[in-house]
Amino acid sequence: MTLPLIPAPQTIATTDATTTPLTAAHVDSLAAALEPWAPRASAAARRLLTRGVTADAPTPTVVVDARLDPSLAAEGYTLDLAPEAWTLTAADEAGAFWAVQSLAQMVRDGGVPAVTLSDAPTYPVRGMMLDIARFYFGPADIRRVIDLAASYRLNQLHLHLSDDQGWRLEIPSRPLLTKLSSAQDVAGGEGGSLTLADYHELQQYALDRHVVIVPEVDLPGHTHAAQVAYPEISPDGQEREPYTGTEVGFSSLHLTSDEAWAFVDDVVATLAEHTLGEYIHLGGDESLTLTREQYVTYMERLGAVAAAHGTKVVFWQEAAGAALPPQTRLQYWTSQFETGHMGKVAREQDVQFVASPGNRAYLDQKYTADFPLGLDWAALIDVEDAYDWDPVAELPDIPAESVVGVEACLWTETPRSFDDLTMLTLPRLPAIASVAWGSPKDLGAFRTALAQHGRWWDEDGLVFYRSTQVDWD
Ligand code: TNX
Repeated sequence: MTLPLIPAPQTIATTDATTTPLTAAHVDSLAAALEPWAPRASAAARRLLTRGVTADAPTPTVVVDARLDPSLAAEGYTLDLAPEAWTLTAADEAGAFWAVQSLAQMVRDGGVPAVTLSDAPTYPVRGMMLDIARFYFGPADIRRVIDLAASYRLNQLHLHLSDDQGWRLEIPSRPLLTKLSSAQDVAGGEGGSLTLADYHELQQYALDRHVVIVPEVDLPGHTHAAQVAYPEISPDGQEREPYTGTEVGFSSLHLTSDEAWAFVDDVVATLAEHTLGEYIHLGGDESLTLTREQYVTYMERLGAVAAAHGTKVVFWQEAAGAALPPQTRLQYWTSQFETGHMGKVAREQDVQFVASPGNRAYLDQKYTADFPLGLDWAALIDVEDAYDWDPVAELPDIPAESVVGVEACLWTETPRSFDDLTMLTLPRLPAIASVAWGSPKDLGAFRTALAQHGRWWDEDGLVFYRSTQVDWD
């Protein structure tokens, strides 16, 4: 019997065809057993399992229990579901929360299967990136993305908050950013931006789902929009018009001026003060107007600014080779630049790598050559390409212990609506989440499970791409 679990759990010990009806009382018992030590898992159980309740279910005779077992691997859990007793154990609250996500998939079509499984993620960092700078998606859409990510047991949402086309987060000491730099997008639309109150609410919403938000302000390139508001931070000090094209690499802040660094300090101070997670992302990709030496000098100073504000930092891979603060994360995205030094950097510095290879993990790439949405500079990525890869093998000579995670990236040069967003994200996000979780590879089972998820996306009104690699209904 194949369960429609995505990501697939590490091991399934027993399973047979029996299912026990799920009643509202069962959901209550599970939520009550979780409440004392895993309140967020308890709330998720009430929110998510109720739809699996079968109306004509008999009086409950099932003993439901949930307990903490710190001897399990971090974020790990077991589910032992027999007709007379259901037991959930979890290493920690996150494990209990992921157990509830798995259970929600198992019961969604009614009934609890008889199964024993144990599960834990391979990678501690399992993310999705959403670019709200090119095209603005507001809090309501971002919450739906968080729910989707959490349902596939991802624990990080990276928000790309600034780029040449727009600035999307309130910075109180720099009020012109949200007056002059956010009122447009790549499509000539009206853009938008998050207030700090929005940002706090989103972080809380995410944390309630064991998802941490990593905010990104991209520096020193991808900064045209900021220079529209504050021309004095640009290399030439000239006034600029808003940019709505899709070129990359043409903008940079002034590399050394006091005005430009005061701006950077204001922005980093705000991010550090208002971010609940340990990490902020400060970009560092595609500064194509700089020499390598200029770039490295800049990134070393930028790392020091982050450290001075007491926050850990993520940079795009180009920063590999600069002297960076301890525990800096480097996000690998392309083989198109020099990568030969990265293994040495991993071995000699206290840095970690997150795998976002453009040819596997980029949700903005087309599925097929004639697909109407998306770009194709990295690859055409159908669902099997997104599923069948290994993060360590995909990265250039970086020791396995330096690879801490996987992140799927959705850049928004081409999407124009939430439907476009989900069209690019589904079904590839579940595939990349399976890689991040480290599920045992079983393409056949994955395709069967995806078909089931496709029925659910239809029911939930989520538009998705009907890849010819899956037998959808
Ligand atoms: C490269 S990936 C970029 C982005 C673009 C993306 C489009 C990366 C770090 N930079 O600025 O949006 O390609 O696929």
